[in-house]
Amino acid sequence: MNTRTLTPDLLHRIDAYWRAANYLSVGQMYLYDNPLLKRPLALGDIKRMLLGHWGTTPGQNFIYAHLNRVIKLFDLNMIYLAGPGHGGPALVANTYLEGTYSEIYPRISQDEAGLQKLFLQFSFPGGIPSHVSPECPGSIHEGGELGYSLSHAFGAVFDNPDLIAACVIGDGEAETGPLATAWHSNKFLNPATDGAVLPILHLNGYKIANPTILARITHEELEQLFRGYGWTPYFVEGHEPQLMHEEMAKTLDAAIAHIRQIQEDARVEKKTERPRWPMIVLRSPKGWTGPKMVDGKQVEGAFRSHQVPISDPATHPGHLELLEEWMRSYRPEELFDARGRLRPELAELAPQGERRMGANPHANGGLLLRELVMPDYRDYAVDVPAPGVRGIGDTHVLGRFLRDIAKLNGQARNFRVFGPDETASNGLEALFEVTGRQWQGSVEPQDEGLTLDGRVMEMLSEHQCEGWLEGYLLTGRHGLFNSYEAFIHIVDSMFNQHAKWLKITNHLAWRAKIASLNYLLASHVWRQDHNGFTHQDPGFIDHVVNKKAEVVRVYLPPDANCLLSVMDHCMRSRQYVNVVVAGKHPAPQWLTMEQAVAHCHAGIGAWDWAGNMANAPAGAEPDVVLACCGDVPTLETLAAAAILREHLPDLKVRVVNVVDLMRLQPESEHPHGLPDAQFDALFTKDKPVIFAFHGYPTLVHRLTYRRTNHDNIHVRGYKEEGTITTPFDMTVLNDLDRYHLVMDTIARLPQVGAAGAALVQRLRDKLAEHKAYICKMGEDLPEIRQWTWGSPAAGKLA
Ligand SMILES: Cc1ncc(C[n+]2csc(CCOP(=O)(O)OP(=O)(O)O)c2C)c(N)n1
Ligand SMILES: [Mg+2]
Repeated sequence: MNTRTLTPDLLHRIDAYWRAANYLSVGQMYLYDNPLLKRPLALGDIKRMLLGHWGTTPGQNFIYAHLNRVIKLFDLNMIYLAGPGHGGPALVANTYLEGTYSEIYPRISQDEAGLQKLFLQFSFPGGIPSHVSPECPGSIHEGGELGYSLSHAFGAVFDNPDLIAACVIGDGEAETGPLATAWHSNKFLNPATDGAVLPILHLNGYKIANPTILARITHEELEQLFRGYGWTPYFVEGHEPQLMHEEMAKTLDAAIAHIRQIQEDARVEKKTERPRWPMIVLRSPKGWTGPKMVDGKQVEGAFRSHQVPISDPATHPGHLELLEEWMRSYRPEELFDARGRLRPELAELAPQGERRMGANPHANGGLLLRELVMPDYRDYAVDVPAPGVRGIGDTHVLGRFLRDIAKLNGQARNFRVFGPDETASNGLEALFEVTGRQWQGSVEPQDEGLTLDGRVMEMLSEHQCEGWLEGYLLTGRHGLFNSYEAFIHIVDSMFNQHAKWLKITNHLAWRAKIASLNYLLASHVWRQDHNGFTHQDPGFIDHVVNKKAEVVRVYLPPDANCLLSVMDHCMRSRQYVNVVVAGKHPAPQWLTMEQAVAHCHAGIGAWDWAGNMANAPAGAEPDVVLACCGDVPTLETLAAAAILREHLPDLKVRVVNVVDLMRLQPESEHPHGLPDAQFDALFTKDKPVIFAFHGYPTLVHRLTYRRTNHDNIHVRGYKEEGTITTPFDMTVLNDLDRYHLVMDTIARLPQVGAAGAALVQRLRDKLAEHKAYICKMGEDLPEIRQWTWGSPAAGKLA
């Protein structure tokens, strides 16, 4: 007969714990003083600005209290992700109740004075944000921008077989693209070697102003939707707290048992079929336990509870009383003693030590971070006996280095490569010599590289890849995201959020540093031979440089040895977002490994062998600086330099190559910024600079506008001209080709006179010849295809 999960005593105490969290949440939103309501609430006790989000908060408090119970009961290693991260008060309240908050922030003590500060600091100048921000212990997910919780949760549990990520998903959040696709993560999670995610769909029925879609479809549709996604949904539905506590407890027990069964099947029984993991649908009222009606309108169970349910107590008669009634409905005197301490019979409901979700080290991943075992990148060097030798494609060289990183860290299981279906296409096929693509779906004989347990994660969703990688990094591991350059824009705002996270955590001493988020953008704008215009967009780096200089780094290595050196640095770095743009097509190699290391270390430098000033006296000024950044612009610049050397031999030409884009900024703007004196020494104070740039030209202007010689910097880059055409024609369409670069130079140098004018005429003829040839033959002129730096023909115009 007695099938109840909770004894009456436990039910009563869990309910009291929930009330305590709810009370602390309301207190954070409203109270300036009088934290225990020891005296009647007065207007002076209320904050002047009432901020925050109530609607999601009581539901999350309910979930947290119940997760605490199962953590204790089953000794679970669990973290909590709040998809609706606007429910910050809930997580602050719960980490305070369990004690972690005061351990990290001792001034927020476990007494009345601490309560007052806890309340005051919330959404208050000089205090803490309203979301589950980095300041909140136990958080790896701010949740301000909705959609990423489930991908983050999966990223957290890959290679953490002992860990369970409880992931609360807003029913509004569930409408976003990233979240909608994240359900498919269950096709990738390996139950033997990875941990588990317990999604809890918080079906409180509403978003800000509307009902949610999932709340307004039939139960059958909802259930089928999740079954269709491969989950086993468990439903907890209602609003009567006593019944809901029992339902939730029973369901969580079942879900945990289900997870353990799946793990045992895979780990002990060695079963390999894809499991149907449990998930919970919690249907409860939005703004649960809050005011039912305000000013004659329904608030609890309606969209109106989303933010601050009772506003303006100062000007609205009756609101102060309503607020007091609401707060007293939690019966704070039963929850806290006279000194403001949570009563011991409630405090003991929280787990202990690192089992507390606010203190779990996985949510402060830097604590668990282990250095990668790195092979020596010099061992992968391309032999460059002379500049201009033909390479196999820079990312293909990098692939071997990544392969061995995967191999050397295979035991540690702390390195993964993520990408939307393009790891091979981006030239990293060497990885598949030692690992595969992790995949739990069915496998057919004609498939390649699929394995139950592999280091490569591929799903055709940039959101998913980014979210997985972020979750992986935030829990103390290492990784790389490889993507087409044009489509990395899909995660622009995810990058934003991660960069913001890093910026804040840089200033939180208790948050240990995590590995950098590394992007490899191969398949870039200049070589979209198969795809054309839609695949041509170098604008991600424009977007990235908006972020704090302390967080972002952008590298455009001109050849494979530079790429190796740059990537070695990126993989070892901490707390950055590194963007590396590199080519995958066979291309000339310029620097020996030794030169590449020096060049990348400097980030920018003159290539004396490419200009004609190697023998000029020290301090001699060039007539023109040809600057380049990116592999294709470097090639065109060197070809232009060859033409100038051949046809205008008296002209003093300096070639400058930029690997580290941030070197262009002044020192005051970015830690990598080149000091003005050095910049002037390279680019001169008054000579023309013809700058061939990988991306949109405005970016170089943005970065250099404060430099002495900025007025003389003329940038060629991508200007939205493109289609399917030959590789060289892409540069021609955008005036970035060698001929245009030479013409640009002549246009800025009147002293070249008649010789210059004659050369311009020949270049125009060349461009016409080029056009005619490609339109007839469908490939570039032989002299372009076969052009080699240093050959006798390099500067000649055939
Ligand atoms: C991507 C994104 N779009 C819009 C918003 C603005 N916004 C904040 S909360 C919210 C509604 C969220 O509803 P739901 O996920 O159901 O959360 P809950 O009901 O638990 O508050 C919206 C639209 C946002 N934060 N992120
Ligand atoms: Mg909702």
